[in-house]
Amino acid sequence: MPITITAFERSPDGGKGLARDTRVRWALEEVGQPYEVRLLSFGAMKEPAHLELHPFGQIPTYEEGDLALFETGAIVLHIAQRYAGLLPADDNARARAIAWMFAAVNTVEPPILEFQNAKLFERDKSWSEERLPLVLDRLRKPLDRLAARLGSADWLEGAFSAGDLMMVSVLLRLKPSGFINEFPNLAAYLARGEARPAYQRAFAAQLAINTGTPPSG
Ligand code: GTB
Repeated sequence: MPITITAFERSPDGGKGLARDTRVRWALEEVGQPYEVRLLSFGAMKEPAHLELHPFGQIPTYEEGDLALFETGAIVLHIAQRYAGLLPADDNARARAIAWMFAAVNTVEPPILEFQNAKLFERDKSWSEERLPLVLDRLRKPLDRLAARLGSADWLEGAFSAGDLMMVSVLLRLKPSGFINEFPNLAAYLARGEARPAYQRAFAAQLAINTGTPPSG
């Protein structure tokens, strides 16, 4: 069954891989499934045809036969459950990997988004400077805990899993600012994720769209 995802026609990050289609591409590359991409303008995302697929008018979406999905957590979980390669066979280990996926989107991603909003959109507000230490505190707490749990391990629960894929994808947003370097083992974890051939292919594919150059190789 062919798989089609949606992505920005032109990502605001110019191809740094920070838009959320990258994590879906990465998951599909990890499990070796080919996919097609339908590119959308910001206007098209709010049209009825896309709202039918994505109630919040966003990217990415995922279509496969009769199935249409939105939310990257649900999409990556679906891919990991349908195709081998991203979840352990043992039931308990599988549940733990899924727990890390939820931790990524539910515990770690929100304070990262809050930090980015504070830096990008609130700097001109009279209260911005006073609020920033609170935002940073809320961000450092889960990152401190995550760094302590990861320790010197390569991945969160033994072998690389969908939990790592989501966690690395979420942490990638802290790379451009250099904030991730406050946590050297998380920075190394990020680099390990980015070094995976499947990530490299996913990154190159979204970069090609945003720079208009076909991926090489
Ligand atoms: N919770 C949803 C999920 O995980 O799927 C969130 C989806 C989402 O936020 N999609 C964004 C979107 O469609 C793109 S990824 N935005 C358009 C809109 O809401 O109208 C967020 C994003 C956008 C741009 C950058 N960037 O340029 O650095 C990074 C991340």
